[in-house]
Amino acid sequence: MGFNKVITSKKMLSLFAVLMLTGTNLLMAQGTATAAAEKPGVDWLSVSYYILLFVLACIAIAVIGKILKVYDLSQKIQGKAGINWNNLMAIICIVFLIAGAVGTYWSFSVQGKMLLPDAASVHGVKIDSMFWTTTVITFIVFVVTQILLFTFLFVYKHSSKRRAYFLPHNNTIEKVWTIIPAIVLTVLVIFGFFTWQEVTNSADAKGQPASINVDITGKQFQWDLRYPGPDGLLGKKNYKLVGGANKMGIDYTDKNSMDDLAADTLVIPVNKSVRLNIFALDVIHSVYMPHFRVQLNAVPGLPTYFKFTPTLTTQEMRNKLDDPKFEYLVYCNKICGASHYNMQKIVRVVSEAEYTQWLAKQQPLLTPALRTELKLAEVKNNNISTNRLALNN
Ligand SMILES: [Cu+2]
Repeated sequence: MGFNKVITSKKMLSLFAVLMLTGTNLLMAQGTATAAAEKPGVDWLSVSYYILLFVLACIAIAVIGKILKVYDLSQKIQGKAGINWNNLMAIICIVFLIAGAVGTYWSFSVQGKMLLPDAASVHGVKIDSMFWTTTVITFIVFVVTQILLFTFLFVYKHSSKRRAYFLPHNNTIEKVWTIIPAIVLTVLVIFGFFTWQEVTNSADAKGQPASINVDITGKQFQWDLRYPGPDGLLGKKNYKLVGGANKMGIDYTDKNSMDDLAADTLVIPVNKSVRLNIFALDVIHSVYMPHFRVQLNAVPGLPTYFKFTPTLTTQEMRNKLDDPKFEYLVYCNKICGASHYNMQKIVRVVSEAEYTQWLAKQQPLLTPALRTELKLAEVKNNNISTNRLALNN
């Protein structure tokens, strides 16, 4: 479609009007809201506003192009050489390279602050170093290729004084740009594989067994916790037993379950390996603790686990960040329903002595009420399993 057709098209004009209206309305709404909150300036701008800016920039470029075209034609009518479009395109390439470099710098310096917080777990440091290794390698390749691309476009622009060299195929080049990235990617993937294996290897497999075993169960919209009692063992669970006061479906025919403890806060000792056994009762949730670089889906019917070792207590992190109110949190990182945004729990990393003291104060999940209820349930044992499975899946 030619430029004339675009600007006279009714559809395009109506679309532009709609964008203009939504863009300005939202901008003004934001301005009012922020003014009301006594914050200077506009902190957040709508998507429509940026689309509007983009459309305006496109129109501005199209108008400049049209003016150049008219100038070019007028020059030719006067018998002059007119504009050398190849040179113009070559200059635009260099402008694009510089604008891109400035944009990349801006992106790193401004958006870079939104990266993950300081790592507070053993494997978190390894994950960060892998992340930075990959970022630095890909960034170097990115910078070199962009400079080469746009500089070549500039240097080897069309010239009537030379002919282009025809290069249909070159095996050496093919080998180089296949083998080098293959080696680099293999090394990165192998490092990732070992780190991931360290995180997810079973507590029963070779290596250190986890010191602390905690069950975390996601349901709309909260996390429920279960700690082992004085025997140090968590009892069995069965989703068919979920119901009434037995919210997590704990199997109380297993004697290890009898002393298991309930807790409101995920309290864990520093420098001890923690194994989180992850469950879900309704939909898919996701255990997410950004400071510990822990994230794993909680899937109904598919127990998973994540092992990590916290390295900084809540107090140490408060001192480090100079924020006396700081708390580690476990979030849900899977959009699981209307109140997903509020599905979080405080995680407190403490010394081992504090942890032992805290654990001693926690109450068993098997309350007298539940004991009574389960006796009833034992009589009607066949009815328990009625279709929790259908609900869960
Ligand atoms: Cu959730």
